[in-house]
Amino acid sequence: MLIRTKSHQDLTEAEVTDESVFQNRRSVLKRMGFIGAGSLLGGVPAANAGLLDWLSGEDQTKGKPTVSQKALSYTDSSHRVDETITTEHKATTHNNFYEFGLSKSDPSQNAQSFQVDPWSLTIDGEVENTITLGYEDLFSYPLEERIYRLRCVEAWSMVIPWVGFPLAALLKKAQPTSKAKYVAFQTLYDPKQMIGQTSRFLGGGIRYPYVEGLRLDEAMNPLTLMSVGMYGKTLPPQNGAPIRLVVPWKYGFKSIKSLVKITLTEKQPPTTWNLSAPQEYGFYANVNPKVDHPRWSQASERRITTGGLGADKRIPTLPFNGYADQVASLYTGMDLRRFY
Ligand SMILES: Nc1nc2c(c(=O)[nH]1)N[C@H]1C(S)=C(S)[C@@H](COP(=O)(O)O)O[C@H]1N2
Ligand SMILES: [Mo]
Repeated sequence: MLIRTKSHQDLTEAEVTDESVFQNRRSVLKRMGFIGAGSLLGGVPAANAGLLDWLSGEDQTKGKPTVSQKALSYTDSSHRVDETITTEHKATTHNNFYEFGLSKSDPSQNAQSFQVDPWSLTIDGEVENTITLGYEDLFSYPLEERIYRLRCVEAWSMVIPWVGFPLAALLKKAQPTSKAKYVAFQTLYDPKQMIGQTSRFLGGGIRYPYVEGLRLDEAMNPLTLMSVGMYGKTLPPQNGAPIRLVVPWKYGFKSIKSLVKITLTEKQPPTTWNLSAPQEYGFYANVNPKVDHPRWSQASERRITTGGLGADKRIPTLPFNGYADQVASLYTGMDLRRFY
C-alpha cells in the first residue's frame, strides 16, 4: 500500500471539514488523557462544557458577530423553501471562508474588522458597458428575500434567508457581447486583512484570489442571486460581505464571497477548487446524490438547523439540491458524471 505524507498544497477541502477537525481534536484529547479509547462524549464531565464545545468545534461564546449590520428593506419573493430555517447564530458562526481560516469557527472570529465600505465591484470583459459599483451602489437594485437551501460539498446543509437581487439584473445592465459565454468571479485579494492569504499553510493550500465561474445561461438563470444580506440585514463579513454569489443548485463552493470582479469571457474560466483537486471538484458542481465525491457519498447530507448536539438530522440529498424543475433543462444532453 502506498503511504505518503501530504504537503500543504495537497490539502483538500474535506480534510479540514468539521468532522475531521473533530477527529483531530479527539485524538489530541486522547493523548492528553481526557478520554479513553472507547468513550466519546460520555466521558467528558458536564463542568467541562467549554472542552465539549472545543471538541465539537461549537464554541457558542466565540464568533458572535460584532460588526454593525444594517437593516435592509426588501420584498418577499416566491423563492422560499418550506423547511426549518437554520438559526442566524449557526449560519454566521459555522462558515467556510478560507481567507479567514480553515476551521468553521475561524471566519466569524477573524473577519470582524474586515473593511467593506468603501468597496468596489467591477463588471468587465465581453460587455458593452463596463460597470463599477461602489458600496452604496450594491444596494441600489430592488432587493428581495429568498429562502434557499445551501448544500456544501462536504455533505452538510443549511436553510438560509438571503437578501439580494438576481445576477441577471446586473448582467443585463452590462450587456454581454455575442462573444460572452461564461462569467468569471473573483474575491478580494488583500493579505493584510485576510490571514488565509498570507501562507499556503494558513490558507489551506488553495490559490488566491479565490475564483469561480458559471456558464452565461447559468448566470442568467432567475435563481442565481447576488446576495447583499441575510436574516434581514447586511451580510456579516464571515458570510461574504458586502456582496457574494448564491447559486442554490450547486455545491456551496460555487457561491463565492466578497466579490470585487465579474468578468464575461469567451472561454471557461479557471475555478479555485477545480485547480486545487480537479478529480474531486468539477467546474459544474451541480448537487447530485448519484455522483459521489471520490472520498465520500453525496447521497445524503447533515441538515444543520440549530447546531445543538444531536439536533442535526441526516436527510436524502435531492438532485440539483431540490431545484431540478428550474434548472435541469440547462443540462439537457450532458453526461453529469463526466461534467461533475
Ligand atoms: N472567497 C471564498 N468564497 C467561498 C468560500 C471560501 O473559502 N472563499 N467557501 C465556499 C464554501 S465551500 C461554502 S460551503 C460557502 C459557505 O458559505 P457560508 O459560510 O455563508 O455558509 O461559501 C463558499 N464561498
Ligand atoms: Mo462548501
